[in-house]
Amino acid sequence: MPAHYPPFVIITHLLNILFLLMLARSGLEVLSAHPKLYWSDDCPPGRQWARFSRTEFGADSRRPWTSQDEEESWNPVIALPGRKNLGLGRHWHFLTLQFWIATGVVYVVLMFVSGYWVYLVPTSWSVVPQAIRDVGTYLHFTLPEPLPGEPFNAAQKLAYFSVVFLLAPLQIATGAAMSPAVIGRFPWYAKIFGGKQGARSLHFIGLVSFTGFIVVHTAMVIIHGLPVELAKILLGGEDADHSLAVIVGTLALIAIIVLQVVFTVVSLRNPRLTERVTGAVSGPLQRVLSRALPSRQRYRREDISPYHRVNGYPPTSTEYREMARDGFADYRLAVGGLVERPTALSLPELRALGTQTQIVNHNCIQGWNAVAEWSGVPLARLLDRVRPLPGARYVVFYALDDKGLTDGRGGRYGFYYQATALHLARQPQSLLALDMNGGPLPAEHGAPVRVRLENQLGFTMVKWVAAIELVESTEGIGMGHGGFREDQQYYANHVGI
Ligand SMILES: Nc1nc2c(c(=O)[nH]1)N[C@H]1C(S)=C(S)[C@@H](COP(=O)(O)O)O[C@H]1N2
Ligand SMILES: [Mo]
Repeated sequence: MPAHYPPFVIITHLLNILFLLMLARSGLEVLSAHPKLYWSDDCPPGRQWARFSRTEFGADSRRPWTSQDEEESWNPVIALPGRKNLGLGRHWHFLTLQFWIATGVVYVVLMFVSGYWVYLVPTSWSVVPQAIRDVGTYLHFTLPEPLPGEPFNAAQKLAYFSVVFLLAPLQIATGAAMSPAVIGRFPWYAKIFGGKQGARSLHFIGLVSFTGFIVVHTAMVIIHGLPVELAKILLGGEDADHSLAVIVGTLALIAIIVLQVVFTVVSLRNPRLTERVTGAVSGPLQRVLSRALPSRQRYRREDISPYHRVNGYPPTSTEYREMARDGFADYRLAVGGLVERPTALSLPELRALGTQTQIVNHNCIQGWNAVAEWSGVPLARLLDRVRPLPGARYVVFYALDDKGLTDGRGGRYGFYYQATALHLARQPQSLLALDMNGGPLPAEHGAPVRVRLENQLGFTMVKWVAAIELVESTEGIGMGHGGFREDQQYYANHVGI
């Protein structure tokens, strides 16, 4: 039996407290953007198994609503940073998960290298009945004996083993099954968990399990004797100075709480700075996934969702309404900027470039998804036609909806637009869609033309496209961050997760 915990256990244990707290709080921020959980993809309104919101939105509601209306503002005490900051919550979540996974890898490697693993990994089934007997012993207000020659009793060993080797990997696996890039490239992967919504539900149940574990674990530490347990986990052994351990423990707890407060307050007071700093850490992973995992989705007709949510209200201008009334006969898609051959195409001319059809999953950043069939012109065809100049790095899609008029709540304004890296626009399933589910694109889904980028999140897929411009940099366009939602909601520009 080890006389003390090795330093790597002490350090990773402390880091885990910090990271799990950040993951839980930023995860709740993400959940607040669509506070409903489903067991089936499509997210049929009203068919959720859990709802953390008072408002209900019916599929056949007479009052028009969009998925952004379903967002809830949660208190910054429970959510990082709270108050409808999905963009920042995601940056925090994806930043922390990288550190948390790195900590976990270091922990597991050192555990096997040092031989410490024998105290955590059961090597005989006899720990299970013994663990059950231990729980009975606890219920008689008696402390069970540790396993012979080991630091933990059987119940502890089994609990720690389950958290490290089952629960943590389950959280990582279900997290990955929500990434549009991962499930766009490997649709079978999400199916392991019953689809993206199954993964999302399991991810939430994982959070509840972690919370349950932490509550019981903390209670047990207190029951076993706080000073002696703190001496073991902070100073390495029960012979260490108990009062010093209590002081160190209190200081560590205060430090962790202060960090949470600082992260939260800075995020709310200076969201742009927070986005720059956290985005610098979470961005590269998003870019790698976006580039390395192009979509290869081929769902079947039967998979098409009976109900496809809408996000973003259609343009309100008379020009748009008149154009729609005339079947978009006067519509011209202008394509210019850093191209050899600028052009303006009518819908028939666009269609004449050649179309492609795909049945794919739409992943909104808020958390819902839906499957639909989209037909249209591959963006690569259009790009080949206009021939981007060597300096061109982004394709910017400008939309017809002025958000100040269509959903001007929260002080947002300006026309919707999105800049997309040229290489994403060239991926095989990147389209300018003209049809949806076998008919012309409905107004609410972006008529006459909308973008499809199947390994990205929904907000990058501009609806009601008016013009396309190739540029070298996004500076000087909108507020310069690469898109309407990047400018005003601090979303990332490449969104593979
Ligand atoms: N012009 C424009 N395009 C837009 C939006 C918008 O508000 N305006 N919303 C985006 C978001 S957040 C999503 S999830 C998808 C929703 O597509 P859908 O309404 O067809 O489901 O459109 C994207 N494209
Ligand atoms: Mo979205």
